[in-house]
Amino acid sequence: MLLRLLTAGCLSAVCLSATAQEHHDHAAPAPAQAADISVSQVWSRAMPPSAPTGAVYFLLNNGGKQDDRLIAAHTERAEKTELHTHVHEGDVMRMQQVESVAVPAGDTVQFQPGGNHVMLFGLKQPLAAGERFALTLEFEHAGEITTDVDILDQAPGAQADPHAHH
Ligand SMILES: [Cu+2]
Repeated sequence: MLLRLLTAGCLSAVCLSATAQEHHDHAAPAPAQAADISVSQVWSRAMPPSAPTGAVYFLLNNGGKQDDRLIAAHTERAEKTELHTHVHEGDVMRMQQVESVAVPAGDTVQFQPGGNHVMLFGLKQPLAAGERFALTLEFEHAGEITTDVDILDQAPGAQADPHAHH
């Protein structure tokens, strides 16, 4: 009887902590690292309030020995997200949805304007400079990594950083 009570208590504690995790979106996520993948310089360009879409950029580094792939992204901030890249069509660059983006072992993959990006459709709030929101990236092997996205007026590093260390 005592054992049964203890077991039930334990199970509900597990259940509670799992529920707490799911409602974690507005707190600062842990550093973005799962297994061998690290995510850095995560940013999104500030957009006018009328803009229905946005894009998120970042660096992915695979410090492990196993090739991985980014297969999906999720955020509460948008109704839908897609992985996009840009392709040349004659003189024109067009966005195109991709199923996944390879992150080879020992390599760094850049998501940047004019290249790979996470596309946000149906923004629930405008992307205002200075704000942050949580984005979860889903990898084939590393699983899910949740990170903060900084909303900026321009790409990080576009201007000399007065705080840079030399
Ligand atoms: Cu796009």
